[in-house]
Amino acid sequence: MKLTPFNDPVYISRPMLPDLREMNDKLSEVWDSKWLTNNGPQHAEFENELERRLCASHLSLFNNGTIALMIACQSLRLSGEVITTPFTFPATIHTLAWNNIKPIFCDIDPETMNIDPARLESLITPQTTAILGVHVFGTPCNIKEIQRIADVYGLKVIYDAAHAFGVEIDSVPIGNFGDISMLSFHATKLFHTAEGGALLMKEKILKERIDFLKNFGIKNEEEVVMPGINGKMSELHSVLGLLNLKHVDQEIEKRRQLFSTYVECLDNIEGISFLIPEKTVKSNYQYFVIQIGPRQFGCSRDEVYEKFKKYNIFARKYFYPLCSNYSCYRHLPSSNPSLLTIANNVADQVLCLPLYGGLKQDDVKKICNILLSFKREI
Ligand code: T4K
Repeated sequence: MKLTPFNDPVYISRPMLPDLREMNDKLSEVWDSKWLTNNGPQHAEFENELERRLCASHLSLFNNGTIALMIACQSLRLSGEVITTPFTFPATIHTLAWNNIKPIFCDIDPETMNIDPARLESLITPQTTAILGVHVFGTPCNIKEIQRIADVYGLKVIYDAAHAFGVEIDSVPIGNFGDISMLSFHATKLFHTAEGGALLMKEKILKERIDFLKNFGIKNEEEVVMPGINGKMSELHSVLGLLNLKHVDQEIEKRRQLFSTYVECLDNIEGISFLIPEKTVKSNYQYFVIQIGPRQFGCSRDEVYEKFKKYNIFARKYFYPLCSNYSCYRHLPSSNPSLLTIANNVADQVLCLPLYGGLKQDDVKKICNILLSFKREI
């Protein structure tokens, strides 16, 4: 069969969007109310709905996930050093830097690509105040072991759950672990509000502090109680969230089917490996991620990435380069590549393939056939 390029570009992700008429109807409510932001009725409804849907004790909406994570660090009064993963989006590490906290990079588990708890304890110093784990690509961190270590050393635990909307471990929603979890609702995410995010927390007092922090620290017209920032979600974004919430389960199901097709097509291909969600985990199928062993596949990740473009396929090298190799962090002692061998290796081999509800089964089969046509027999 001759493999021809896709007529239109195939991206890693495309946002799910509600019916435009539905959106217009909701927007006319906002227009009539003339209330556009600052904790309006749409925001209140969205926050409540989301809290219910995610079984969160408390939830606070934000204008994006990055500001949410910055405020999470502020609300827990973190300082000194925080141990985290280098295999993540820049935002995770930058939120520490913006809080004047030194990131301490910990190597990752080669299977889950998440922070490796077996290496955590050796990185704890008297300056350590927290562990910041990332459920990368929606795969949960080893939450039990991380919490055990945190409890022994009196550390806070924050999870960057940017990719993990709707993920559950043993039927417990992902936002219930650690002190605070952050979700991103960016347009590239399974569930989105164009730009947006949320923090989930167990303690009511934290929710109160967080709500002050995201609104300039304003308590009332006469009192400003802490140095807050502007992290508020608008009514327009809340409307999009409310409507997308109605369709998210359908989106997850479509992705699950496409994910299975990838698995069928790429199973047992020498040089290609991928992670299948564990039985105890309810996945959200946010990403389909492969690792390419260049010797076994006969073609490197970078070659595959470039060759795909000729077929109008725009895969992504998330998360290459590693955060520890950025010019702003590579001077840190914990950034030494000899201490992060697994993370460096994974970052060189990883490739995210297109996955979103609007893709067709035949598109996925074609992407796999194109990929397999790059394989060189050795
Ligand atoms: N922590 C982690 C672990 C994260 O992954 C992220 C964000 C954050 C924290 C921070 O959360 P936010 O502050 O963003 O809420 C994208 C997103 O901008 C970013 O949100 C996301 N992670 C990251 C993994 O991906 P880029 O620079 O790769 O996106 P971009 O613009 O190249 O988009 C990728 C593809 O998606 C495009 O090629 C086409 C498609 N696309 C994109 C947009 C924006 C659309 O079809 N429509 C769109 O509107 O960062």
